[in-house]
Amino acid sequence: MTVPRFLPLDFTERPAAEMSERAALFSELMRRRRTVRHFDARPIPDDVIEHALIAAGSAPSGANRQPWHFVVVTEAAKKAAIREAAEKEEREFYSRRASKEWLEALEPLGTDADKPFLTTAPVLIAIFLRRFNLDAEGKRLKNYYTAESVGIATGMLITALHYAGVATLTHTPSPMRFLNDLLDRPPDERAFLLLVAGYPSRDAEVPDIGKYPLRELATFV
Ligand code: IYR
Repeated sequence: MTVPRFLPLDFTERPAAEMSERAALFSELMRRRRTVRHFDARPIPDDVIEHALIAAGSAPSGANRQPWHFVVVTEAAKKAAIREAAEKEEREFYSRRASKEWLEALEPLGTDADKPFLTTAPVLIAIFLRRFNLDAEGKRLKNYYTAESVGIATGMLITALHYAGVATLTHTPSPMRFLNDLLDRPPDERAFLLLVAGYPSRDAEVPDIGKYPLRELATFV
């Protein structure tokens, strides 16, 4: 049995007016986040990516198991290999695997099997989900709520990058097993998402789509 240890909480309580101002400013900042599909090749400073990853790693997780691993890819040859493998899966997806209903749902986004952003964008972050951790003796420890935990960490990563001024694209080639091979991750880790990050290209356009307003996205009882 482990005896739990506790520390005093470090928490900043703010006056209501300051809370309101911060909440409103932050929602305005987040409202302007857009998923970007056209990237510039200019590099992003390493420390920006590193700090965003530290922010993501602060996410809550089931039993604090932190069931994630992030692989940051900037090497051109690696990005090219990922693009080739992803486009192979995507061609299969768009021509055979996707249902008519799914393809119709994607129409407003204007996506297709070509993924040039995988080689133009300066950074790809492959996010892996670990269903097990290894303890000190190498024994498998089951992790809990892994999809929820990695989803939250991914959201925090996207938010941290957006806050710093980095545009992202959540890319989900399916299946993503090729990422384990290309990035040398063990077979018990599951590729969860490929986050493309960088500056948008100067002529970047985004689909004319919106988000639900508060009264539709939430119910107050
Ligand atoms: N993975 C494909 C298809 C795709 C699926 C969803 I759901 C999207 O929101 C966007 C695209 C692709 O990346 O094109």
